[in-house]
Amino acid sequence: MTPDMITGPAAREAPGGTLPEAAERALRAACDHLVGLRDPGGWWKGELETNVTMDAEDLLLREFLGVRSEQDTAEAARWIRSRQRADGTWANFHGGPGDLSTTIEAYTALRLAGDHPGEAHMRAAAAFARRGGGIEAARVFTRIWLAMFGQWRWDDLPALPAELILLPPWCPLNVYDWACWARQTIVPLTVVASHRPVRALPFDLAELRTGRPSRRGRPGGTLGALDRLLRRYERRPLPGLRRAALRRAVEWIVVRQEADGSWGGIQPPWVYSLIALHLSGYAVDHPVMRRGLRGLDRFTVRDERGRRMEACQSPVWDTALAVTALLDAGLPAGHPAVAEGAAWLLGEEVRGPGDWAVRRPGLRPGGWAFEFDNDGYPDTDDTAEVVLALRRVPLPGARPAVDRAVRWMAGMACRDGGFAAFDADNTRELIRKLPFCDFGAVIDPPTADVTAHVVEALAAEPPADPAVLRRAVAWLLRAQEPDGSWFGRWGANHVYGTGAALPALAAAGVPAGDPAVRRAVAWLERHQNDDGGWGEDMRSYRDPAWIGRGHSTASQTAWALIALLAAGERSTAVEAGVRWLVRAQRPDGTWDEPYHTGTGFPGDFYINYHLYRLVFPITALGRYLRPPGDGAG
Ligand code: R04
Repeated sequence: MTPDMITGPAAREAPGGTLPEAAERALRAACDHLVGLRDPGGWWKGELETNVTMDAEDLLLREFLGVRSEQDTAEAARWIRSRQRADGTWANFHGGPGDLSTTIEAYTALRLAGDHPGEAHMRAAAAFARRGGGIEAARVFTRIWLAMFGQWRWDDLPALPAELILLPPWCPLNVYDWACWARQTIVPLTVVASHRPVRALPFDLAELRTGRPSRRGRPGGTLGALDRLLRRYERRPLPGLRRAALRRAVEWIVVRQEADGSWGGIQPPWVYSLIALHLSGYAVDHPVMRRGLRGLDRFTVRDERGRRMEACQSPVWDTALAVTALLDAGLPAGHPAVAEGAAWLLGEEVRGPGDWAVRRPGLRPGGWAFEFDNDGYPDTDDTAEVVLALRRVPLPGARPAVDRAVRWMAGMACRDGGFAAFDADNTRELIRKLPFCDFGAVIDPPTADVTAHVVEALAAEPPADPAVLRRAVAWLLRAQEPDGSWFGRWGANHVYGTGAALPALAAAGVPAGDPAVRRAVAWLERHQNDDGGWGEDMRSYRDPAWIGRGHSTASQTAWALIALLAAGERSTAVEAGVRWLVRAQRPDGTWDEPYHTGTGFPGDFYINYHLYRLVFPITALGRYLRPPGDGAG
């Protein structure tokens, strides 16, 4: 057995030589692995792992539409069972606490699959659910699913009238005040709620109830009064107004279906749109429904680990990060993996308008979305990363695309100078207070991680108006936390945010000696684990005691290194981090990373981007070995 065959951080000391030599070997193996993962079409797509609500809701959707097959059910149930923990619960992220709503949904899906409430795993789950307050205490989305199957009263849900779609964009609560992901979710849900469908189930979920009244979503004050008013209206809507609203909502949904049959490329709008259209008279063999259902097949992963659903797919994001990583590793721009990846990205440019134009009507389109097909919703985060990748690869047609993207990104600046992912000035807080909104982010305000990525891109490709970059840098400096870190909205929190901010500030010309940079470096050094790596538990979004704390992971160690290297550090902290990456690498060149690496919604919804474990360590090792500007890269 060679040393390379022994896995595990402790077992795999570098087989001799200096740290740069060991890092060089690790980098080469990682690049080989990454190049081996690319699709013949030139793109990369790592699995996008979330939690079992996706699998449970997939079965409920199929049951609702009458298309649930025994085989899908059995395979999904096996997957769901495999994710249950010893205490009978299901969590929203690896190593996290049991989650009430997720456990209730998983349990319901297993009942659908025939698991008996008397079985040990079911009893443990039900006991946990009851201890946590039962169905009565579950999130609104879970109770909507249960209402559709007669397990919850439609009357006992917060009201969200379909007439919302008729409000003009200046009016508070209009659909364009909602973040795009919430907008595409609630429009179909208002249609569903106005139909109040109830499909019978061959079982009852009494074992998940406490019998206590639901206190969730019953606010006091003005919004409580508004909710009571809306509930009363919901019981007797004005017929003409309701008809007009439903007609408008259905049209709004149908024109937003993407080429792959999805809505927004993400699961919630997709499943609720299918249900809403079905209730509006679209049979399952209608072309819109068929495209939608067939599209879901391509979001279904089947392998030796089981059948599971991806909540979303990340090919543009992954390919941009992979191209940048390989270039950072020193591969020439002419290398087929780099050149073909860049060419594929170029072909994915979004050239048409989207919902973003409601807030920026004069702005010309240009930019990239995260997914294969999400043409209505390009985002500034992907656009920034694609610009940063494309500008390093000479490619016919790339220059005008980059110019369009820079112009669009600059036009998407929010009024305070920062950048949000999908919309400009989507900052009205009122929506958050609605009792309906007890899960996930519902607005899309500027964030430090996105602003940092845009700053890094605009520093390299200056916009026509230099004030855009200046104001974004000022926004980023203002957003630094008192402890010296930055909050990471879309990644695994402060290590991610800081890993985005320091390269951005460096690119924008903020000197390494600037106090803001020094405070961030000190924060990173204070939060380095004894093993040399970095880690940050997802609990940090709810509990500040976890900020910067957690098991070392490949992604987080890489983000910290990327930040320190951007700040000009060549310290023992950097060397210990590089050593951690070298030691933790698997013999096949990648890293194990069971921990979730990304964030859908802080506190509520997390993502394990499976390619992060590879692309970020490659960038970190590449920049360690070949500092940008040393002439060697
Ligand atoms: C890594 C950052 C890149 N950038 C684009 C983000 C793309 C992914 O955004 C989302 C992914 C999502 N998933 N699920 C939801 C979701 C929302 C996103 C989701 C939506 C509504 C509900 C529950 C989940 F914006 Br309700 C995978 C920033």
